[in-house]
Amino acid sequence: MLDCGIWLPLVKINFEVNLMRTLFHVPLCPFSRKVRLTLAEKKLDVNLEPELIWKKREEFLEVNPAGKVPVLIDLNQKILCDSNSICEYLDEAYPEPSLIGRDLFQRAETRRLIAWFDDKFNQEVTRTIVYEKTLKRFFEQTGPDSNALRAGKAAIEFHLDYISWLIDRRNWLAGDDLSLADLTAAAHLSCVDFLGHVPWDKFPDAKEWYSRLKCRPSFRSLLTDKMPGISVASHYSDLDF
Ligand SMILES: N[C@@H](CCC(=O)N[C@@H](CS)C(=O)NCC(=O)O)C(=O)O
Repeated sequence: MLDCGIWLPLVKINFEVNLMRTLFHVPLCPFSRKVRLTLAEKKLDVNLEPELIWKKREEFLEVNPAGKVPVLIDLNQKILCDSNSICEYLDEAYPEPSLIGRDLFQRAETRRLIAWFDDKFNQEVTRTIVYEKTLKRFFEQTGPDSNALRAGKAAIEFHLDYISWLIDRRNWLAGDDLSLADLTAAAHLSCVDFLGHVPWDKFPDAKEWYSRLKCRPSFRSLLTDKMPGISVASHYSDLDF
């Protein structure tokens, strides 16, 4: 059902764009950002299509019945859903540079940390701050819950402390090399940072690690993102924050 052809009505675009890789995303979605960083680290061009997920468009549900972004249409017109499945696919299809890790332990450690940030950090911080302040108004027609915001702002300190602990022992989060663990953590943190809720100055080691990522060319497109009606923190795009 989800093979080539069905997505063509969704992307109401010309022949030239159909030949391009397309990513359906939301600018402040950490899972979409992880895929954008992965594509950019692998130097793969992509056409970004913002999706208004709360509208639950029929054409979009045909492509991903879960109704979630990110969704990647690759050059072979294959439809890929779910950030981790997309990133593992990209890492196998375009092996250089490897972002999962070259040996068995490395891959297990990368996947452990991806799960840490996509599950624990997302539940304790991203959802309680970013969802509350951005998507909630579209999904629930209501504003942020101040208890949730308070809980998110308290929880982020534990996670920044954990990042600092890892970086004290390793060059990157999962080991010697940059990996999907770093891109996942940075994708979540960048959404919170957009809103100005990361207390970087209390965690200099975590800040140094994030600063190394923020300076990479792969980060550039994230730093120019905008969300209508949501103001961006003044230091967000500053490389010397
Ligand atoms: N496990 C999925 C999670 C994706 C996800 O939750 N995306 C959110 C936006 S950040 C979404 O599309 N939500 C729409 C909905 O739940 O209806 C992944 O890694 O891609």
